[in-house]
Amino acid sequence: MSSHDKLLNSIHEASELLRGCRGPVAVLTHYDADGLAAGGVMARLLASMGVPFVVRVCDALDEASVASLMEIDAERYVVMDLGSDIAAILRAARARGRSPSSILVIDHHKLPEEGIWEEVTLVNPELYGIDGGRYACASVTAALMAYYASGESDPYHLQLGIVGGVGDMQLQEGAEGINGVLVRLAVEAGVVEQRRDFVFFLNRKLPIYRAITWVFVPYIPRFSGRDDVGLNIVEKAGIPRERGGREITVGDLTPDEKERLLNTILEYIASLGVRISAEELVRLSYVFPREDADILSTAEDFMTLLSALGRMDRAHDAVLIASGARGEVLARAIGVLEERRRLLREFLEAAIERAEVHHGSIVVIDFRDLGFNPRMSGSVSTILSRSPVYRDKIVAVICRDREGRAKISTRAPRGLVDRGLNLARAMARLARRLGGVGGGHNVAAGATVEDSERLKEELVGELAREVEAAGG
Ligand SMILES: [Mn+2]
Repeated sequence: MSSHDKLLNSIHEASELLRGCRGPVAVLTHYDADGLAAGGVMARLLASMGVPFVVRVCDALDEASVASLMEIDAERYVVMDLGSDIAAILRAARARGRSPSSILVIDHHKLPEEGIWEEVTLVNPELYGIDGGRYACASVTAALMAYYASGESDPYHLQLGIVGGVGDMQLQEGAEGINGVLVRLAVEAGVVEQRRDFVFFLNRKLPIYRAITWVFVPYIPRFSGRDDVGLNIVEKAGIPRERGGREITVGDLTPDEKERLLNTILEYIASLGVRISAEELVRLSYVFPREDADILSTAEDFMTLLSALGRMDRAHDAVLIASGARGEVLARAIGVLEERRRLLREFLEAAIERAEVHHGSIVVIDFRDLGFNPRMSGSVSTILSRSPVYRDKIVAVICRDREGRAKISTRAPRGLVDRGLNLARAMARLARRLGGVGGGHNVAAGATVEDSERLKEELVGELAREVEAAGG
């Protein structure tokens, strides 16, 4: 059996297991868009089956979160997108007298060096040698599981898988392997359409001046997230802001207007001195034709909303919206989204100002002295590593978490990873040296360690070792 088939098999097996649940089911998931989309998948599936359940969201698979999950008297425990440290989960389960066979782990992070996988049900592409950083993130596999468990009757699950897959940066350049299976099913079911266009035109529902600048991938300093710049460009291109009493959107533009607007944007970006080709500004987008809420009409927008809620302490609303709730919850969420966009823009601008380049290829951004929300470090490092400013460099963001420890979030260019660089390894080594935990994917990893004077030096040292391993 090919590794792809083995993974698909494990998804089918887990799906059967879920289908047989009577409940209660206790779910623990990660606060990022992937984890939240997966949480929404589980909530929706279990609710549709009439099974009682609880979904909890946490930052990491720490002792307290697992222990409190195991305190719930449940038939089944589902742990998603939080790593595959099965030993830690089993310790907490045994302490509460829970049976290992009641545990389902859905994950796509690198496996710990040693471990026993057989005692629980583990769905992780890494088990079959598939790179979980590229394929089969938690929401993708959870969505397929739930879709099959629903007897292929609820394609909304597939939509959610795409939302999480985009959140995990796995679908932007197309969908292969298990991700391809998901996208094909979603297209066939009519819940998604793929569109390729300039990033400025992907959102067809926002007022035009926001659609063009509220794009953070690629992040263009002095352009991205700037309403004033958006308004300026729209005016310069001679496009009215309103038509028939409402603000116009990309969907309202004539082909002529669209071209004029594009030229004005490209001229403006060139005037900033940013080197970026037109092809880099074109992206594949996933549109949800059945989605009524404007703010959720593309995978990118849906994912941005989940991510904002997760990082602004509103994970419960994120799980509700992902599972299908709209109305009041959604109205509340839109306010949080605006706030998050403002913060993100401010942090990105601050990051550019304080970025230090080491050894030519390592960019370190130290936010430890700033009131920085540690849940946003992953967003900042992801966005900067995909920006024309730093796309050929390793980006490391350092901040303080709520307990005063140093939290590090790193991202690497695909080219270096293909040549052997592995950030998960670097973060695990750093954590061993400084005391703490570290790991993730080869292309994106993180660590939480004791803060110290030599942190930056050690971090740069570990990253430099990986650059060397990649022959850089
Ligand atoms: Mn994930």
